[in-house]
Amino acid sequence: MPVTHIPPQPWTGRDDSEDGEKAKRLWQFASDSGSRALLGFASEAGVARNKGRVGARQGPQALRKALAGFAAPANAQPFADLGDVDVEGDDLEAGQAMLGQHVARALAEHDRLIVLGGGHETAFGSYLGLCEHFPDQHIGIINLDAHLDLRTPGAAGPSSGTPFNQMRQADPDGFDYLCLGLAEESNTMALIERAADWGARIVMDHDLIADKGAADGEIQAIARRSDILYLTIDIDLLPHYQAPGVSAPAARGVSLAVVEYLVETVISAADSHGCTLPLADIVELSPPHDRNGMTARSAALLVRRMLFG
Ligand SMILES: [Mn+2]
Repeated sequence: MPVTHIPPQPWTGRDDSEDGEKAKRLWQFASDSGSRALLGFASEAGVARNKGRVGARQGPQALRKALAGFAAPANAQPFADLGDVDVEGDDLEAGQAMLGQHVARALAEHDRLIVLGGGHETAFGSYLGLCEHFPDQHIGIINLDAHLDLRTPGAAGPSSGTPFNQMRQADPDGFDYLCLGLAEESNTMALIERAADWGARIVMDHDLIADKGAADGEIQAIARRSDILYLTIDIDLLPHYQAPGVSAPAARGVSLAVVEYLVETVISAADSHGCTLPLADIVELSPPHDRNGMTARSAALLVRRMLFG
């Protein structure tokens, strides 16, 4: 079977129980239920089609391992691990369809689902499930990414470079897309113009580096006009020294502290404008290209915020 669901595996980690009840780490909160949930999408099919460095299929396991060892925050609650949708070889479309089914099912059970990618092809599977569970809702898409990922699917079909183009095709009138952290040199003029034609909003990496609050107004505005927010984080937005283990490392990048601030701003904007953040994903971790587990730690730190924020 090229696309399968792998059940959740037991979490393990460092045990500091000699320090008492408050000495818990995240692995001790992994469960089969909870208001928040994690689901893996073990796929590198989109990265391969996009001619990138493969390895993202190992992302979900590396992310769980990095998460497991973090100290639990004061408000930690048990969270559900829903296992992985695993995509072997080039079976991208079937993988996205199965991810969509699992996402829709999970959204019926949990207040917030975080999908652990996988290449950025994860996003289109996430979106399928979101639309299935929330039909007729205005979805605000917030992408933290160095790239627009608005390319037209070419001869090889959809890839990790096309998910937001596919979302626009699926719902041209409802498409509401905010991209934060874009690197000018990593996006062709054709894509920048397409984004403008499609009403996308962009905040460049340079602007966020100069002022971490540069996107505050755009984040508040999309939260105000949306019923639900969908946050997708491509960790190739981070500088290469904080995220070497991605398909396309960034020479400049937006630093982790700023990206943490953006995630917090999205969570609090949803709260203050009466919309929700039921779905987020984090993509492009490629463990074979990581150094000392640094990229996995950077990504897991963002997952921890979304899990308990
Ligand atoms: Mn991307």
